Amino acid sequence: MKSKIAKKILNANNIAISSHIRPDADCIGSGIALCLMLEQLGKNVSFRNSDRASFPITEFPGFDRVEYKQIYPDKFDLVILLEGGSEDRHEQKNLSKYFTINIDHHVTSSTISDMNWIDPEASAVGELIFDLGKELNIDFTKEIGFNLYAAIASDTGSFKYSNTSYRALKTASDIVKRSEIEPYLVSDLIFNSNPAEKVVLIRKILSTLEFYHNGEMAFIFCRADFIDSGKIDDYETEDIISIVRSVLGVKVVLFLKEIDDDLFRASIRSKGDFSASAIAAHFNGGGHGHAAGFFFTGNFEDAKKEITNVILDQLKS
Ligand SMILES: [Mn+2]
Repeated sequence: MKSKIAKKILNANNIAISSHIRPDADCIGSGIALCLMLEQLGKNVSFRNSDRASFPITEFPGFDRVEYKQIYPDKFDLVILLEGGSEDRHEQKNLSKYFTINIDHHVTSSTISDMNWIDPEASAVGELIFDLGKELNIDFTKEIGFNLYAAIASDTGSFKYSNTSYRALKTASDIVKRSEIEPYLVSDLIFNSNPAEKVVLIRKILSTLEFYHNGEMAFIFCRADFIDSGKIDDYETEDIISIVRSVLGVKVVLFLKEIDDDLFRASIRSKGDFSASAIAAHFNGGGHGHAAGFFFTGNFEDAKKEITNVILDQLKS
């Protein structure tokens, strides 16, 4: 599939790239890298997303290539989608007549595109873009290297998650060798650039920490008025859950976030054989084995009590 995609790219002149809503470092880093690669080949490239990215992704070299707009009809020869194979993922409304290529590493990725390169063994779509760059004989500049390394470092949680494979490490190492980037600079930006507001928010949320069932369940809560600066994005709270999930003995974390009066977003994160998605399914939500979520309508006491009871039932079974 890789060589077929390379051929398709070489035969196109005007190419649009898009990724998914709530974009992350993998899809943006990969998109910028692909943009720069295609520019090297003399192509006209446009990287268009329907959703904005947040700091520190906005500091990636070449981030000025990212635009927030729709891909207009009849303007391009080819559309490449990164981790965003379906309309509910990319939210691009004008793709029906385009030849589309979907590149993704999620096993659940859509296959409705004209070409689908889905490799669930890849830790990040950045791995696949690196392979594609080799196929296209790209010069891996520092800018391209930074973005691809950031994509992989981010999706593997700094090479700590279960998707950290020989291949992921080898690819990251090859990227460093070819582009001569300094990995610590990427890590400093992605992992050591927390805004002070975020750490203050962490302090507030951690002040709500409670443990249940001999420390196997942890509970944290973000009240609506904890976020007053407007600078903290939704998904930045992911780090806070990780801190609590890292506690020895904790098997499951319930994170409740107040969205509005009587509306809460519940995030479930787990370790080992505790199924987060089973809890979410109970409340009509979705997700994976270790990360799932759903909305709860009702007051805070009911939300906390009802969800905690379902979690405790699974811990006891
Ligand atoms: Mn990814």
